[in-house]
Amino acid sequence: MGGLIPQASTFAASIDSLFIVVLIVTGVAFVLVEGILIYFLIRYRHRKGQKASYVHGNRQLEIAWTVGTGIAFFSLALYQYNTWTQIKIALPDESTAVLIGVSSNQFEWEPTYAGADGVLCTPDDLHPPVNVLHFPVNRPMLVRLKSEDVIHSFFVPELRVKQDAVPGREFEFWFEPTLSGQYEIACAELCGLGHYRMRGRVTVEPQADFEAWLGEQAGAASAHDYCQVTPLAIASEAQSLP
Ligand SMILES: [Cu+2]
Repeated sequence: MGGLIPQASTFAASIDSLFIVVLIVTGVAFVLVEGILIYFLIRYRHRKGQKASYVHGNRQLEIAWTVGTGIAFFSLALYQYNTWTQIKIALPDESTAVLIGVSSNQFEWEPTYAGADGVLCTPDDLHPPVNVLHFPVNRPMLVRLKSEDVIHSFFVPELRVKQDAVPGREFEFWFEPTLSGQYEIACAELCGLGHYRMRGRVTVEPQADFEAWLGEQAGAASAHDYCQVTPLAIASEAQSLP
């Protein structure tokens, strides 16, 4: 689907067609419901000398709109299932993907790139400056996301990627950029007074440029680094529940 913001990842097109389908379904429901509401407002408006009559519901109507809504939602759930699986369940293999850890805190994104060994939190990790992320084009990116303090949300609209970061938990998600360019990570969860300035700069570039950039990253890990952020005790208890 065109007309929306640029599609810069492999699953941008399926997200957009889902968006359009949901927009059409909810749009039809909106016009229908509001239309009936306005019709009834006019049809049953106050008139002099006319007594109100009391209605105690209509079982057939109630069953009809409950079942109708249920079918609509269940159909949408089935319709989006393949896209959901592709994005949330079928993660790329660690050996083919570029692995990065991202730690979020008020109000920054701290990237950590696994070095040549492809493993995070080892001595060859690379630490770009805060809020600076580079991704190679046409390669799957595997991101492990943590939060140090409150709930943040890693949102890059062009990549159609949005993942909450929840303190005490770690999330793994992926995407594959298909379009070189400069994008922005906008924190999509109101996370405090500095929320408005919690933004990262994303550069999607060819593999060679990415490797050159990564080779220049000689910075040390900060105190807020992905590998320093440990899950909260209370949340790890919650995680161990079945
Ligand atoms: Cu935030």
